[in-house]
Amino acid sequence: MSNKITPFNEPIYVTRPLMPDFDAYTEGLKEIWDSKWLSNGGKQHQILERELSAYLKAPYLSLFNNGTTALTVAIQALRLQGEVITTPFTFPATTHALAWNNITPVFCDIDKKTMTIDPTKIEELITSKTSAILGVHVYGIPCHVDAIQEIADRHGLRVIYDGAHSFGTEIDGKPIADFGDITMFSFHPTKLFHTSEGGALVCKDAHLKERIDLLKNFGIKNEFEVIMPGINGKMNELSALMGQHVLKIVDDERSKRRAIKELYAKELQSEGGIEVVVVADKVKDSQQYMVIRVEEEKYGSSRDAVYDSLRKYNVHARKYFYPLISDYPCYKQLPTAHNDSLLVSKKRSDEVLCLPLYGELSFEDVVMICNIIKDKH
Ligand code: T4K
Repeated sequence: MSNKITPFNEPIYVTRPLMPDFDAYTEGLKEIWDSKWLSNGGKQHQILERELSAYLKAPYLSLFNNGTTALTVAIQALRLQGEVITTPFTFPATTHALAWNNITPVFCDIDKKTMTIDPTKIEELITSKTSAILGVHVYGIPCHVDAIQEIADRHGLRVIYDGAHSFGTEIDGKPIADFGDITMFSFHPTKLFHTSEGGALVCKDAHLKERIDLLKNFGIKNEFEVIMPGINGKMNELSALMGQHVLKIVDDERSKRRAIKELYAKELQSEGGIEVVVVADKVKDSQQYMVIRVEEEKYGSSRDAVYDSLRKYNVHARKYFYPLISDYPCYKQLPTAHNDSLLVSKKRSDEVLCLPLYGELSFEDVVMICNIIKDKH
């Protein structure tokens, strides 16, 4: 390793949350304090729901306390049952939301390029028990939404998207939540837009939103009527306030991240065996992750070796998403969990690495991280 490269004094994490102006936040906090109204659809919740509906061009949006509860409720809201076809190349929450609804996850392989569910392999997995397709816009890369919808329509299936990574993603100028019956967003601190913890569901009509809103509040219709077995999925006022302040600066953060990703791409472009993952031209990138693929044969070293050498220099890249969900002890006995039907997922899961990406990351640090990757020999 070259002498010029020295370990970072402070850890460089895969991401850091966007922190709004402290004084502005505490000013809003004072108002919440004085109101003594902390949850259950208060003023801040109402403001943020309106603001996000406008920002995401999504008229039927419901806030949640996190993305996982939101996805679990989405499945309830559509009354899904039996089997749901999904991808193993994702965060555990996607599959767990099915398991918590007593639904059998059916794993479908992913597309080589987009790393999202491969529509050409969905139909062979449909049985009389299939009720829906649950796609993941992984890293904010959109699923093959038209092909998926066409299959769903032909077989009478519902479509849910886990859009945890796709805040602000658009396809040909159309907001990502326009596709499918329901889209889930995560507002965890590791996400571009966050509410410290939080999430949202976006659906297509007022009736479904009403059902979602009932389900996230115990099924309470009014003081004396509970009309369905709901859960507590409500976002609190402090989180909703955080969201309002983060929303003011999210576009600026997105541009900073775009510039950082361009620099990574430039620095790594001539490094054989390192492919920078990009979205298609027609897609507006959420700028959620900076993903590379390490092709061991061309690069001469494995993804795990890159991860380890970065770690030696105090750079905490992450192997999102390794291992595959289908390899977890709780799912590996499922009939569709076999690696021989999930070959692309397995390959990509062994190749991908998320490099640090957040607006405050300096260009100098990006160059240094790239030098660590380039200086393997
Ligand atoms: N579907 C998909 C496809 C998802 O990726 C996720 C979540 C969900 C569903 C579920 O949505 P939520 O229910 O979470 O809303 C993190 C996040 O916890 C998780 O939200 C996210 N996906 C996943 C991809 O990443 P970990 O286990 O990697 O988190 P952790 O604690 O190791 O954090 C990563 C790095 O972020 C740290 O090394 C430092 C930095 N960090 C983290 C936190 C929490 C901060 O700087 N500040 C912080 O407050 O899962």
